[in-house]
Amino acid sequence: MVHFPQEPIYADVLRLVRLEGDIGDIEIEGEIPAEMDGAFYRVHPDPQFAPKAGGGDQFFNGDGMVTMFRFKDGKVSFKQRYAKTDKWKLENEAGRALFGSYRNPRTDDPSVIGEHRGTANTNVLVFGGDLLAMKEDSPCLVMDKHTLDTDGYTDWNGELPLRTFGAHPKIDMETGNFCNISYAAKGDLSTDGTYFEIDRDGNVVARAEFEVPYYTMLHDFCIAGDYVVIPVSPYSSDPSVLEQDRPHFYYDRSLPTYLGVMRRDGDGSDMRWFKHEEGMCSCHVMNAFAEGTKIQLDTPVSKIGSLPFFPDKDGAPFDPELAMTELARITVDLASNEDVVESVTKLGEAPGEFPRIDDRMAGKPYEHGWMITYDLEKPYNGPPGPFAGVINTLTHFNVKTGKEESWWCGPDGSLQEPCFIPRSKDAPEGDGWLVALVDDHLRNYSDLCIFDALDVAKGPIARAKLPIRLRQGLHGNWAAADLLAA
Ligand code: V55
Ligand code: FE
Repeated sequence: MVHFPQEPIYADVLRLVRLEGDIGDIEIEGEIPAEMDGAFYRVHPDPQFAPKAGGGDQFFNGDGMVTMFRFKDGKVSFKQRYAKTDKWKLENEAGRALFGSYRNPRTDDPSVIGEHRGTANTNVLVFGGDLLAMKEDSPCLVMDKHTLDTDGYTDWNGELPLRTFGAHPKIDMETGNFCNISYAAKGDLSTDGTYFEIDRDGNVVARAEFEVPYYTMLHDFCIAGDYVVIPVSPYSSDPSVLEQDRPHFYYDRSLPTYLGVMRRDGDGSDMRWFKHEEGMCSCHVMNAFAEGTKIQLDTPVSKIGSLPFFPDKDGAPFDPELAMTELARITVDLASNEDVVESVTKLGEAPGEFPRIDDRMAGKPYEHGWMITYDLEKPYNGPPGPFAGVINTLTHFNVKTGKEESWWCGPDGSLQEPCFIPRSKDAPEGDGWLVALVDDHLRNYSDLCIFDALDVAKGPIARAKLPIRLRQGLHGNWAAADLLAA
């Protein structure tokens, strides 16, 4: 008998899906462009079993459920499978949860001590012939990009024997390298970090070690030309949290924010931590680039942490207004003798999160970005969701001209993270489509909507209509047909 506790994280918008399945040819409204040839992969947390403690679990602790939308000849097929992590398999065999609280191994069943706790629930990306499913507290999980069967964790032929692997890798289009970070690989709450690059053949071709100023969630980062930029925001923790089994991260308003910058080809000893004293929190990066001696990082920022389920350290109630995220450009100057952030300037009007770009522009000066945004003026008929507000709008930001254009999804639903799809390999930046799931919380359906990337305001040009609603997800990526064939 499966019996989840009656708690908000299993109800309404967060109602579980737990469905593996296939649809050969999804019902389409409008016309899917025939040139769209490839697959959009995305993932959401979807616990296999009720929480070991009986209740009080975190949204981020759910097992990864991976979805593939394969586009070809104007048709879209659907495939959905669990990421069968070591945790998933051990629990499946036992018929119950063996792993306890989010990122707290001392709450686990003694039979699984020392096992990887990862859920692979954060991001999925095709690289080097495989589908990689990632969660920042554990190694990289390899899945079959066609069948979504799980192979298991990889240590990259022994070249990267790290216990952790970041979930927001960037691909450098110049070299084809997969660039990523890992943190707390030496143990819970440890301050070690690693930057690494993996080439198309799976060889580790760069590796740099660093220490963060305080233990934190190094959730995202970016490349910026020859540099790496790593934002540190005041999410932290300490041993008492784990001993008392409180949520792994708290938000500590007394801590400064940092931007770590170092060369990509160094050993990490050149890392500089540029400090910003005023309260500022960044979770996801839109893009970053180098311009002369300056490094620019574009990211939604808020005055306090934007994730309601990681509480304030001193017990301050969650304030959705301070948690609203606005697109900002953070500048540091490598020519400066002082390790302080030079400026933080507003880059966009619409508050939002889940920023994306044309990924071919990662680390380079760019023009186009997209985010799902909160239009707080619009009516909403559905139940509340997991974020600071209802993400009801898709917005295109031209970060060069400042022009912003939006599409509202209507009063009954919300949007999930978009993904840009180039029209062809060498189409100009932004020339192509955007896909995003639109969830109808009243009728319980999700539509994968397809937009003209540079004209989102006119609304979807087509919808692939699922017979179910997918749970609120995290991240995903497009793999063009040539990557699927390789
Ligand atoms: C995030 C997501 C995670 C996680 C840590 O969005 C940070 C931030 C889905 O899991 O484990
Ligand atoms: Fe993320």
